[in-house]
Amino acid sequence: AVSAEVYGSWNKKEDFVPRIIEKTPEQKSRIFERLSHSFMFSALDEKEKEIVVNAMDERVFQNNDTVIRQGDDGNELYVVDSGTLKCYKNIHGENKYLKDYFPGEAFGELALLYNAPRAATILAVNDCVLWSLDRECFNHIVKGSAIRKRERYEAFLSRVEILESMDPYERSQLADAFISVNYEEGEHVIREGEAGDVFYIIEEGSAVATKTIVKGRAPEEVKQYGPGDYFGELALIRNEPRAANVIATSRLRCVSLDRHSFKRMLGPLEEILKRNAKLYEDIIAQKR
Ligand code: 1OR
Repeated sequence: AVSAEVYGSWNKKEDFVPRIIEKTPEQKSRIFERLSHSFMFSALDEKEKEIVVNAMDERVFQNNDTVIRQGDDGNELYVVDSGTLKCYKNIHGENKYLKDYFPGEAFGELALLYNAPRAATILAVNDCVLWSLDRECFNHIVKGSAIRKRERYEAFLSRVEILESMDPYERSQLADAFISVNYEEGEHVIREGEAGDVFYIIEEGSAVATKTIVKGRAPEEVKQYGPGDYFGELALIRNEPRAANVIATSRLRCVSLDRHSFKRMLGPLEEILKRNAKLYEDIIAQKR
């Protein structure tokens, strides 16, 4: 029997006894690794991750197998351990290809989050090993924090101009990956010349960018930022050191994405970001 002590806090809510499916230590550490790359699970603490890892069950599929069929009821979500899958959606009678899934990514969460039928079809395109998580464990451990995080950022996300062209489904997934960061007035968020791995969008407050225009002289103000504005993208797009300082000019709250999340979630926006970045050169030219 599972000790009530260990899972005390969960037991108190309802009589949730998480299932434990035997795994080798290698399997467990592989799933931990996979979970840490999936935004759905990013808000979980170590103990919660342990419960999820224990509850996961292995599912094996071959080329052309249907893992999820649009319209069906759904009772589990999946994390890809190995292999590749393709996602299609029937939209007004037309079967539209949406995206590929690779190791470390999760899918099938929508049916569980919103008690809805499967919104798309997912097919294996080669030999796939997936880890499945049952609805009961998902409801107890993952759902609450995921829904809260999505709701918390929903209104904000719809007001960020750069994200307007994004598919609403993908935009809502951004919330899972966001990490909230706060700064005091006068504090540096970014220092010119340093290596950079983080992208920021301002939630509340203001900041300025300053840049060394003439070597040996003090950095000059080149840009002002307010809510909904982003910065920190250049170092990630160009793989270069930070091109400017960004300093909080009030108490500042930002959401941040690390390089990995930025590439994965905002990859489709890279052209827009690059186009916008061209405008920086005009600002600097005016200063010279
Ligand atoms: P599910 O439980 O509904 C199908 O089962 C899964 O396909 C779904 O969870 C998601 O994990 C995944 N719209 C809906 N579901 C999607 C989408 C998607 N992409 C992946 N899934 N869109 C794709 C945007 C690129 C919007 C299409 C209009």
